[in-house]
Amino acid sequence: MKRRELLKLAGLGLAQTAAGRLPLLAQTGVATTPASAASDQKADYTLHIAPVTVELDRSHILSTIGYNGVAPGPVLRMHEGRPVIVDVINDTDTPELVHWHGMLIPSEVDGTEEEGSPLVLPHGGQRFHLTPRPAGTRWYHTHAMAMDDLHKGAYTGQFGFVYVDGGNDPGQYDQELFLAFRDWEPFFTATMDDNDDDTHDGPLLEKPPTLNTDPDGLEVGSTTYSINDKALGSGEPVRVREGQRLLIHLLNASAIENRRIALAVHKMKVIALDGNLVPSPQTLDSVFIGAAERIDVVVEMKNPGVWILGSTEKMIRESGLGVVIEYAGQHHRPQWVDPPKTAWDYTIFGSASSPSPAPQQTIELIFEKIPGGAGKFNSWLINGKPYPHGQEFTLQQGTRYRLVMRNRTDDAHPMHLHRHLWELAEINGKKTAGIIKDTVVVPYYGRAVVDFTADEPGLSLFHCHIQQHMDYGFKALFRYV
Ligand SMILES: [Cu+2]
Repeated sequence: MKRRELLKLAGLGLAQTAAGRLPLLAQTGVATTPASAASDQKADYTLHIAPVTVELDRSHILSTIGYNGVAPGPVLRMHEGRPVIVDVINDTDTPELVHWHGMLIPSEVDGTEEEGSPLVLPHGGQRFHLTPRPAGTRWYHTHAMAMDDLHKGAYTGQFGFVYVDGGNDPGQYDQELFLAFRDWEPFFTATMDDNDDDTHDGPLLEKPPTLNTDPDGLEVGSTTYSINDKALGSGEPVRVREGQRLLIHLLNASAIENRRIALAVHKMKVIALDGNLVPSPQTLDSVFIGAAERIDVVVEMKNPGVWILGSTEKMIRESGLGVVIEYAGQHHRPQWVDPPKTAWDYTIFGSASSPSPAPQQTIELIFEKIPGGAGKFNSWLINGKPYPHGQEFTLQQGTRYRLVMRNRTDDAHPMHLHRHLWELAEINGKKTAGIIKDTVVVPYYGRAVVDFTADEPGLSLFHCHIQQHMDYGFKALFRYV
């Protein structure tokens, strides 16, 4: 442990002696406060990190690490602007971090080691004070590195929804569902078959004139899937009635893949991307959701039957990534119907009339892959270097920046900037405005342009949300000067 971290912990009243007591207290079920010195106040939320079992179906029970005995963790409902105390208790043998994805909170509580957030030590605890904002569908997940250990980091069950209530929910729905898509039991593979061609049918604006044809390294794959903690067909169906309106919060909690999702014979009205309302809601047959993205949809239940909501890819759906939607009085076998194929296009949710401030400075970000070769891993470069960079990514408070992300690789990458929200400006040459997001899938050999105002001082991590890509170089630290 670095001296700097020790000092930080001491400053928060969390001496290492305190850490030793925590697991005992936790086992009694009464521990909500890991540090007595800091405060006698009760925590609003306690996240207890420990091994859990997940019963995907009767014949498939897996072991992983989760929150509060389950995976995914509980849906945490918070109120925008109302401060909360979160105690994190780590009952595992490795340091952990809980990141609050999509929230505008200081680096110290963001749960990101690169930004200087404190680690939650093995068999220790840490208290966090945060003010949740903005309103919308956020999520929390571990930000630990995994490298070549597929039992760590985002490969585990450490993820869950946070819904930040803004107090202006018109409640125009009859049921609210939180559905997180997940793959389990990952393995290394040399023959990864991905569906990145789904991300665009436009010109390959960033395809280099000469491609690096060296053999690729190992990637991470999976053949076991679920929505929340159940494989398709196990667990209870979602029971609906004709005429109901469902509000469904979708989260792609995968560490390895982007996904396309549909609900058979129903259209989904997309109202929010990454928890932020879009200027132009659209009613679609399916949605494409990159790793870490959220999409809020409203579905009108007007086709009685027993249907599947799940991956549009047959093999993935039949390997678990689905859930049954059952109308009252209907009891036949769940049906799937392929939706029409359409390319995903963020810009249809935008508005040409959004009053977006013009960017004052442009930061170019070029993504490249160095193929790892047989039995090794690929590495990933931003502007010619893997993490860590020098001081090249700097921000000045109050300045509006434009990030031009040029993806010179053959994968689509879900790129995320911590602690800031950006506005989409252009995807593969198509302009847009008014779409506020924290993650954007940059199409393979494509380009995404986003604008944001630097108004959250502190270190902010920018990275690909595919765990393996992030671990092997695909990240950069933005700092304010
Ligand atoms: Cu990536």
